[in-house]
Amino acid sequence: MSEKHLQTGDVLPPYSGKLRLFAMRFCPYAERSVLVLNAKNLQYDLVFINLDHKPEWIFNFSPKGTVPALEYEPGKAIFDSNIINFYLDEKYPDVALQSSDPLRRAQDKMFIETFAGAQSAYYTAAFNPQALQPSSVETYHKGLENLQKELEIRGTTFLHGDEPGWVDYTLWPFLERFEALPLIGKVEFAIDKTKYERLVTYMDAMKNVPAVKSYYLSAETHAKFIESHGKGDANYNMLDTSAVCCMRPRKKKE
Ligand SMILES: N[C@@H](CCC(=O)N[C@@H](CS)C(=O)NCC(=O)O)C(=O)O
Repeated sequence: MSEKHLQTGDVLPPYSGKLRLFAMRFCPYAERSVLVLNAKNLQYDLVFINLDHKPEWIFNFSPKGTVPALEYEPGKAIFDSNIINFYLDEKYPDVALQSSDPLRRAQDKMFIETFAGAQSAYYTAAFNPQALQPSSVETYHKGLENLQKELEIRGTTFLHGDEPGWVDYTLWPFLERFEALPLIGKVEFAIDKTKYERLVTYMDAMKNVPAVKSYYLSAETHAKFIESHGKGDANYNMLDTSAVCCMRPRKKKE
């Protein structure tokens, strides 16, 4: 998988016959779909997109040019992480990621809804820190407290059960990024081990799930991306090793 993000003017790579996900390496919504594809052991290609200089063809797959979008047949796609993930769960039911109980499925969806406040507090802290209010910090911690309480009530390793499911893969990309906030100076967003013992145990378990592990990025890496974004030049290709090449030291002028 190339970590290079294609941009305006770049050609669309040929379709290989596998499912193809259009994504951006640091996008939490795209990560949700990557995790579901991984959890279901599906074969797929990933195409990363520079969201500041979008390639023209992304609009053929996603009308607003947002990621993720999933090309399920040549030239045909669906967009939005939840729409994609529910589609995948129905189309490929062998590894079922939702409960068979309709009430539990509704509860999982409601839980994701109530966590949205913590997510938007994260976005403000990371990408629009001038707009940060004390209420954002409160909302963020309320979200974490609710999550910890829910884990205690359910009494299982993951929210879904003893294996992770849709609800866990939907939350995780944000929890992964929350750990970057103290590294960019937002110490009030730290996930303190004493207060959040059960939550931290859950996060450690998630980091060890194979579907997560293979796509996981450290808090330091997320912090670097956030900082580059803050300087007005988001470094989409910071993980692209093919870009590091051939720089020979120049000969000094005599
Ligand atoms: N509700 C969408 C949100 C997707 C989204 O906001 N993606 C961002 C990147 S993380 C994006 O594509 N931004 C580019 C833009 O809005 O033009 C989903 O769940 O997939």
